[in-house]
Amino acid sequence: MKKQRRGLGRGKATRRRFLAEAAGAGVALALPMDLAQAFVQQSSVKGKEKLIVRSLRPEDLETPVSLLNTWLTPNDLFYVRHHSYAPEVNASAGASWTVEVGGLVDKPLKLTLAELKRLPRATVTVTLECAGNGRAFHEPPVAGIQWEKGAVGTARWTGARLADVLRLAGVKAAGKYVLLDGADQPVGKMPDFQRNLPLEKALHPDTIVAYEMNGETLPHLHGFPLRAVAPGWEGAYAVKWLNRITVIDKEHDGFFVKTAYRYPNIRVAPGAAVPPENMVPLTGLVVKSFINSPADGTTFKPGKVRVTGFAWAGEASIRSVEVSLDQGMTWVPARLGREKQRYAWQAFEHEFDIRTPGSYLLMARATDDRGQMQPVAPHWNPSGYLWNVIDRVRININV
Ligand SMILES: Nc1nc2c(c(=O)[nH]1)N[C@H]1C(S)=C(S)[C@@H](COP(=O)(O)O)O[C@H]1N2
Ligand SMILES: [Mo]
Repeated sequence: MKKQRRGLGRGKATRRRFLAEAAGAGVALALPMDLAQAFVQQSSVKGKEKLIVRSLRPEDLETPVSLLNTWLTPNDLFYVRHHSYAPEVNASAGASWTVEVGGLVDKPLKLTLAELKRLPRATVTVTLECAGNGRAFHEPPVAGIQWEKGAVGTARWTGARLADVLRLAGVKAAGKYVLLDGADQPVGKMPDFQRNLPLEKALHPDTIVAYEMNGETLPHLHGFPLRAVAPGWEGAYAVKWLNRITVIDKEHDGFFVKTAYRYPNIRVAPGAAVPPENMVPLTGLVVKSFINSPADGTTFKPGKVRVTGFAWAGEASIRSVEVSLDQGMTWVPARLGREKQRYAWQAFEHEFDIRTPGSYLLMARATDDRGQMQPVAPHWNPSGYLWNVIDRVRININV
């Protein structure tokens, strides 16, 4: 299947087709759109009809960027990513949910959801992004879900502080990592999805176990009734259907810690193999932005063209966003939105006045308060993580 080029002529074919991509295998299934919709109506992804189906089972759903046009992403539009099938958790199973807290603790516990809800409530507004967002743009291609731009969203997460939970159990001095495990079962021989947070991040007051998303009960596909939220870190730390918290003395040796979600600590040539000792765990998200309007390929009359989008930088904040319409020769500062919270994206906008008919490449590049700027060319890496190349959208001006 021909790969979509970043921002250039994102074809209508993608919209009309329904793609189910088997990770790595390169297997693609194409069905006419109405059949795909019929599927969706009856499936576990009901309510998520506006999302792009990257995989139907397990559900991997991407938000079209044109719909990422509000500071908080509505729950129905929020991307979905999981490796195995979502466990069945109905309301009563949710009500009787328990979380086991064990390992290197003074007092192993089994907390009920009701007990968790009696701990002080904490709310954090967090941009959650899958580490593999943008994987489809890497060259040479990289195995895995072929996310384009929309495996990202921002929500207000409410729950209990993980630190408060850990304090109830009492972390022993030897404790160094906190292993998070959810109720989802591995498919076949696949390893179980388990992730660990270094103790320092686990104890940070902004790290929570959330039972609400945007003021609603956590939806099933987002981990009902409980998930972790590690603000500013790549999405895989936000373990869903959380039912086991284990304090351990060294990094977990499971597949999803030792092999997956790792990134080279050296510069590598595109397509090169990286020695395992040079692969280190991903943590915070990098500086990034995208243009949500205009859509690629839009035609305007000469005059005002408003460019909007969002920019974020994980645990850092956005210092500036600049936009260009001359292949990046000159850049002008965009205006940043007023809604601003640590860990959450910030809107940007700029109005160009374009008088001369022709084809224009709009670009947006963000810089964070660490001085990091989005790159012109990608940092290729074996799993295609952290794509953050300067975003671009082509528009036409016609009389
Ligand atoms: N239990 C469990 N939690 C999980 C996953 C999973 O496969 N199982 N996927 C992770 C990944 S890779 C991401 S990017 C986020 C996505 O969260 P969302 O589906 O709520 O958008 O959930 C994380 N939590
Ligand atoms: Mo992810």
